[in-house]
Amino acid sequence: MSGPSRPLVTAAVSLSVFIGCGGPTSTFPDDFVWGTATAAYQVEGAWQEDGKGRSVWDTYTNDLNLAEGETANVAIDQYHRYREDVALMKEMGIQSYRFSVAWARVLPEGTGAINSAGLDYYNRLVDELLAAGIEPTVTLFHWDLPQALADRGGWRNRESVEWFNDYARIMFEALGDRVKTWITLNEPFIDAIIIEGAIRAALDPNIGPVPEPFAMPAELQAGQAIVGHHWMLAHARAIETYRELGLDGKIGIALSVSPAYPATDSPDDAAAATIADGLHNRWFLDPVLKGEYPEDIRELYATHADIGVREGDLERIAANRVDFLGVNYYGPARVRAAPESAHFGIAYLDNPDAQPAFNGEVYPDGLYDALMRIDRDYGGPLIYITENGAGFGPEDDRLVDGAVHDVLRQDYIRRHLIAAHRAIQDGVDLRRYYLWSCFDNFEWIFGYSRRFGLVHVDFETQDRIWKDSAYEYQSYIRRNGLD
Ligand code: GCO
Repeated sequence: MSGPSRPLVTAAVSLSVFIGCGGPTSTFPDDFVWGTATAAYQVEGAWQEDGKGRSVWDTYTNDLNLAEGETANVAIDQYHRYREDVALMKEMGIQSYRFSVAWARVLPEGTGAINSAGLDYYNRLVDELLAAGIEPTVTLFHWDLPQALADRGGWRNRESVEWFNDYARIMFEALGDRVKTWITLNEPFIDAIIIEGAIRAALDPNIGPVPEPFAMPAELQAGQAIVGHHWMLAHARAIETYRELGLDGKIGIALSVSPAYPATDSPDDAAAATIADGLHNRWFLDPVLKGEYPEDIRELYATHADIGVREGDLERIAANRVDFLGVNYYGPARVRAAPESAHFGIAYLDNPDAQPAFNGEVYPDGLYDALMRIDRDYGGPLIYITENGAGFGPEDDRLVDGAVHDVLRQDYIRRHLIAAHRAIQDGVDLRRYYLWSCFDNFEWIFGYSRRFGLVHVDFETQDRIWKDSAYEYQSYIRRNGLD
């Protein structure tokens, strides 16, 4: 999920065709890994099967109607169809599959007794992937907190750090012999700050729904910083445990990164972009890669709320660094000064694209800029693109005579890969790309209306049909590049 459309699509498509035919070659490094990504809640289904506990998303969709009546109770039924799905990914040539574990499948109450049937699903999935020659990449937490833990205060309760660590240990011990790439948490800014903030407001009669979650009132957003801090502590604590166990693999985190560009070259807009960058990007990049929070945003937040940092916290975060940074990139933010705005005096421009993608402005240079900036400002860390992809709506995703000619998605993927390749040539240590997503799936509050897959899923019959983009991605993997 990302922020704020689409210029002359045909021009862009023909430009990319031109680049493909006569432009620079884009062969990736020999050891480059081509993957796809999902999250448990969005694909598994089987929401009450084999002893699984409830997650907050089960509650949001079934009880609170947050996806307008749609739920992921069945989703794309990957819990039952993982063998076929793994076989399909193998045929496509996918080299690594990023999936998340549903915490409440393994620990129905969030802590305490392990549900061995739930754990066993992930054992089987990992074994199936390995047998297919696909490397499993496991995200421990992709937003589906066990409801039992939400009932105890959720991530706002500082005990959540130990709840998460206990759960992480169970997963490391169960799968760590076969899983060599771990992601602690997915997108703290989007979930801990934006989604949880918006839901908190909507459920609190004293606050009420926020029309624009990305531009929520400063005090509401600052009030979420303590939740984000507990995520940072949980992340660091889990890395500490991973290291203690002496497992040979790599562990990182997936951060949403959205470069913030000033709307004009006025100093006020430049200052506004610095704030937006701080709120979305630096607030988590800094602790993860430097072990500290950015002073400017800390001051902004501190005028409204206690962000929960206690003695020793930053030392713990600083002492437990990632092996790689996962970058989720969908689009940039365009920012202007807006003194009247309750959102830190800044505002975001609307998506300028004529045919908007679901997940923000299509701007591949933003990916290039984000990668170069992380490389420059954070000491050249090892980077994996852990998410990038798009859905453009029914026009691009129309199933006709058993085919989906999704030219906009193909164009999107191609242009972002060219941007990623350019960053590698310019020195960024980028070694993996996980496309979001292999299969159409459940897109959170937007339910099934937003398709991001290379593979079309008929949500009634569960039939899977390769879109044109799937063949295209397959050809990139075969050639290890775009030409
Ligand atoms: C996110 C999540 C994914 C989304 C994807 C498409 O970034 O919101 O990590 O779960 O489905 O980004 O919006």
